[in-house]
Amino acid sequence: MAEPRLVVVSNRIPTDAQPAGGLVVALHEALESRGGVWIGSSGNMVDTPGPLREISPEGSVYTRLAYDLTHDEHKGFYLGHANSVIWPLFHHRADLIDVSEESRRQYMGVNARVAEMIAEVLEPTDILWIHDYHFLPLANELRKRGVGNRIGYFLHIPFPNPSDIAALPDRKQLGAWISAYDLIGLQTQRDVSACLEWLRSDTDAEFTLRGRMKLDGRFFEVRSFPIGIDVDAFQKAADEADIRITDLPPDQKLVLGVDRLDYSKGLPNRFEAFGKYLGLRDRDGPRATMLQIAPPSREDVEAYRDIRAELESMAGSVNGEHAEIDWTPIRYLRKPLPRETLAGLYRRADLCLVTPLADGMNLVAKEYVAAQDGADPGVLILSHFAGAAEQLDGALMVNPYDTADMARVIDQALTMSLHERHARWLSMMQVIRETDIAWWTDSYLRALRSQPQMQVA
Ligand code: ADQ
Repeated sequence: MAEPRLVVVSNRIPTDAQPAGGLVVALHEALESRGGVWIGSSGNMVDTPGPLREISPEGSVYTRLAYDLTHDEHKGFYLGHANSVIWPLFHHRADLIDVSEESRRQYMGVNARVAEMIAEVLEPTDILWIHDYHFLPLANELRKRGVGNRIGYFLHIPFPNPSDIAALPDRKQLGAWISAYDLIGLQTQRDVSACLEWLRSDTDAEFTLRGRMKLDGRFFEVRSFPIGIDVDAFQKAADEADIRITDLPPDQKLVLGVDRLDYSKGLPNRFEAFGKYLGLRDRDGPRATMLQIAPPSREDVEAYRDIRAELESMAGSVNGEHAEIDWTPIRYLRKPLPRETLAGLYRRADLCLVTPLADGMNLVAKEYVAAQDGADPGVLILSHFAGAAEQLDGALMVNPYDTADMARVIDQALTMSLHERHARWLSMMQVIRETDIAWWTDSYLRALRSQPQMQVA
């Protein structure tokens, strides 16, 4: 039997024929091999938005349909409710939320408008795969418009604890939003537990046979599908990269951090820990330089403006204390780097610091491991709070709030024997290969296709 047509919905749709960047590449490849439709925002802002318009590149085997947002929608839906309420709350930062009636109205309005546009192009046998926190209510909006198709959802960020959900202005609707989907995909088992715990404590959901849930007469399933990377592509990029990419002397250790500039990534804690490490390191041992790449993101959201100044001041004070004429211990770059350059840096780095305070998965951790030279691999330091920690037990785990311990672990990593580095790397590589990006799309879509289409109470 022919596979049903796949319709993917995500906040942004790529405009390049060959898109770059983790998730976008994964969805592009899933659609290239299966055909289908990808719907998302063009990134343009207009005064009066029109209907969906096709922006497929020449010769594309699948269709890209884009819509524009108005300036008010961008402000209220994207910067406002999605990134100033849902993002901070789902990363356990209720102290940062900025609740506004107008933003919430725009969030609901965009979800209703996108549902309207999707309903117009949908065929009865299509399956829909909707991505991320911008679209929590989208399936519910589609159901209101009579859409009976199978609809899957994948949340890329952590599922919040019930106590964080209590601060969500939409908490009373959340049950209806979630149960309008047929399959809720989450990054980790910890997220699944948080979701089930909330369903049990805050809603009338019932657990049914074979792990499915029933709420408001609808059946749905909650499962984890840890997102992966294209391992071969990263290995190849690292093999081909020039590792004399920096001006550091070959005997100098390189400690790398690669993140979007975001308060969830724990950058101040990391800088503080590295400063403490410099204070305890063996003065006769090799010098280590930390290179932090952190391009700004969401700069129009207030909570993002402060971390930039904070990091600059921290780097300045650590360097002031520890720098020598020929050595700057912390280097901080604010620009995004091309993937080939990133692959070269991963390969050159002796240690990668992935120390978020909360993170759905964190693909940098996996990319770093994939880019290593198996004969002489580097070490990964990973926060317990990254989703990746559930899979990568070959990493050195840290609590990012305990910067003194992190400093000792940095020292442990930089003096680790080749034998131990190799054993740890092998165990991580095995998991990364088993759950690569092709595994992620295939296993999610297989699970979605196996959901019964007709939902009977
Ligand atoms: P992000 O919060 O963006 O994604 P992450 O998974 O680490 O976090 O990074 C996404 C991609 O951006 C990676 O492929 C990385 O290489 C790239 N990137 C990051 N910093 C870069 C830089 N300085 N220069 C160039 N490229 C850079 C969200 C969730 C994550 C989840 C992903 C995918 O917050 O937890 O892993 O979605 O589901």
